[in-house]
Amino acid sequence: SSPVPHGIPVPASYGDPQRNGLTANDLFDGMAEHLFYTLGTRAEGASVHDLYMALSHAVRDRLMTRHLATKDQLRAGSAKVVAYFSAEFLIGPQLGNNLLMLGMQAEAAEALRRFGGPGLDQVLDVEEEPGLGNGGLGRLAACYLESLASLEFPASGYGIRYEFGIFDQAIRDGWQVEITDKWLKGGWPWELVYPAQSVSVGFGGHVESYGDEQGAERRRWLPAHRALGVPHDVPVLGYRVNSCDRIRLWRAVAAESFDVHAFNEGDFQRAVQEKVASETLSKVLYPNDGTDQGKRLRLEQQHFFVSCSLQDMLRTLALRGAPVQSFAEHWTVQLNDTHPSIAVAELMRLLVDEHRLGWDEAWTITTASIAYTNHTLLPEALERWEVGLFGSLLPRHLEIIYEINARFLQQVRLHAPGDLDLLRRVSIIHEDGTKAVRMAHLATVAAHHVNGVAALHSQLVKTDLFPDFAALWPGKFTNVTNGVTPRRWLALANPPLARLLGETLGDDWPAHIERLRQLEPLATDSGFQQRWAACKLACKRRLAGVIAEQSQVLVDPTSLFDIQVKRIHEYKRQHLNALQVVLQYLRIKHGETEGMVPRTVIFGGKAAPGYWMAKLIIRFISGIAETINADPDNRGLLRVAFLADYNVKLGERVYPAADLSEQISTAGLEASGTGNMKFALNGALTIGTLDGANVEIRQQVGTDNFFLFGHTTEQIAELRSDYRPWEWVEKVPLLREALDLIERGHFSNGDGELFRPLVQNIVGRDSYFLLADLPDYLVSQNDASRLWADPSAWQRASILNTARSGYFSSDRAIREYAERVWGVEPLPVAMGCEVS
Ligand code: GPV
Repeated sequence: SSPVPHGIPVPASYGDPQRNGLTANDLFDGMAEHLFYTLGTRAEGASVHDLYMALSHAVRDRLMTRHLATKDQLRAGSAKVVAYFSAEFLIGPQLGNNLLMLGMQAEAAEALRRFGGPGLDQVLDVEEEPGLGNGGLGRLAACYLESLASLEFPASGYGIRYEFGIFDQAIRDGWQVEITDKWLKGGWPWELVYPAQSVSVGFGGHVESYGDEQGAERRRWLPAHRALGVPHDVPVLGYRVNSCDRIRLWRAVAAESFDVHAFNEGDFQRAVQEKVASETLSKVLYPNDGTDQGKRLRLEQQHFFVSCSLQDMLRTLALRGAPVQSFAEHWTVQLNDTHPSIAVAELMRLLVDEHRLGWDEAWTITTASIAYTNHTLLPEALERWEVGLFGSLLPRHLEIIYEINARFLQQVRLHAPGDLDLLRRVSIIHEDGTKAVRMAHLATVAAHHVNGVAALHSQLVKTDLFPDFAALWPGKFTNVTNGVTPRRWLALANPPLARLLGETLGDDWPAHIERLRQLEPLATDSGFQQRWAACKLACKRRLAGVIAEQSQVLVDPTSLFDIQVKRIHEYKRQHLNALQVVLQYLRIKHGETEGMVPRTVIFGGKAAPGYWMAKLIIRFISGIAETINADPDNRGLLRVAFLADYNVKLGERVYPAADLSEQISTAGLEASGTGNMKFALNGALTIGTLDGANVEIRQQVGTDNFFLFGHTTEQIAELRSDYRPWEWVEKVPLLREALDLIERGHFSNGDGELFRPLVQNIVGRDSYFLLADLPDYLVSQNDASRLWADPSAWQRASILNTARSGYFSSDRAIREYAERVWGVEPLPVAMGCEVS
């Protein structure tokens, strides 16, 4: 309760979403004020970063009314709110996006002009990107929060405010070098801190029984340690609406600033150590994309943010004057993979131990409120925690999980009497060898819905990953194909195309992405094709500038830009693409250039620091780039570039500049992919396998406008039983020569050892079937070259890719979750005044 009496007026500007106006003049005044009063500097001496901070604060002022109105409306009402639980939110730069959402880009540019210094692009460029995620999963969470706000759904993201996000990648001597990501160093203006709403989270200790006032026996957890979670909220504006949701990120601080006991004994060192240990919880993001390391700190992080979030949600329930029994009517929880799946046990603990509900009632609430999204079939990514570790960190949760499991297995026994093997297979506890908690089983048992992230993937979740669960609960399993926001990934990232679309479809096209269909009849219009090509060329020039600045490699913007950007993984097969490049290079060396067109092959992506083969693949790409780019024989037909430090910001430069999108994972292994969608939306043609969402992209854009290759999931499964990769080598002309060249050090300054493990990996085991897919891949690459040689045919296909990619908007995905999984309705936010 506040010490300030009711009736004290809000600022005069409250209710005015413009906070003193949205004109360039108003923005200029706001910036001048913030330069002086917030940053303590004079306009004359302001640096680019000062201007960035001043503009950000002025823009932040203008979203505050929306943010508070959204919160007020939620607090007062009873609408069901989406809680999106995710260990990662890869939100990207905020200033440019918020200007777009508010419709203030031109005004910001004009306000800056009045300062007479750097322009808007230069100011946007100094923003540090919060790298609070690894890749697709984290970026998906960010797109989903943006669509939730844009579609006016009440929602909160819940996650961790890592002090150090994903490392920055530098390339030295061709190798990846990791550099600490100090995104907070200059002050980050996009978070609102609410220390008064901090919550306490326990770790370790033991569980005991006691009798409550009614004489009933209860269990209680006595943790050995506690940490405090301090909420840091990032406002998430909707596009041209009043709704402004938030992502609530928890920062860990010590429960007490020092341990009083230790302090009194004079052991100040120990007292401070305790503080350091607590704050380690939110110190750093684990940089592994889709592999489970089983590290204790990782489980601590998961429990920390999940417990903070659930306690926070129960608190808002109380603010609404609603009883805990109504939890599932007020909140719907989406688990972004199993990283937050401890929520199942923690919600049960809060309801049963703290709020004293009966088990059955608590279980009904838990299962009515939680849904689970699976993002991978790869066994190395399925989280398991050894029971010993789990029990020492979360003893009460382990008890609860055993109880959930016992009741679940009893249900299975009734369903399939005598089938002991079924019990073993579905048990939440893995029993062979070291006992472990299988988090995907916990999530699946509790969730009211389990979804995969593309049609093929959701099918494989049912048939390959969880066939037993699918037989038990056929109605529980569903698909929601991923989507990406057309605001950041088209309207913001691709200014030339955004302008053309505005003229063609009307200015509000970003809120009505289905209108892209109206481009179809223009696909064969030569005037429109020319304007289309001019947009693409402008974006390619921009990217060529980035490449030149980064790596001094000069690329020709009129060449075919063939791009593969994503985390480096063997299953994503960047080394298949690299091998294809080496073969093209050999063709050039042999003068067999018939049918080739000038190409620039661009790679980008980070390798997990401990993933040695992925790092060698980066080294290999650097090696072929260096050799090929320096070889005068190639007469402009082939250039190779590795873009260092691929992240959201760089992605905004990359997707609009692509002609060809490489989506070449082994069929059945990429759950969905979302980069594939960003490329298609920006008019790139895909060369890809029938994997993840590629299947649906091909269906949507038309089979003629997609270069398909490779074995299908079923064919790969068949091959697997008897695959001898070395037998495939002779099927590809020049491949033997290419492999010899690599092994003899042609791409490593004569070092014959460097790439041997890579060659061995391919020819020896080839776990990802590169050689089986290579012949067909080469045919498809030739098809791409042939189409490129006919500019009008290429432009037509490019236009059709954009025109038919509206389906891959995150607005569509969020509407599907809202209707089929969450049962939530939009709730437009009223502020008593209209948005311009
Ligand atoms: I599990 N994904 C990811 O980025 N990190 C992870 O830890 C896991 C999955 C990705 C998948 O690999 C992509 O196929 C998918 O498009 C993306 O999640 C979003 O669903």
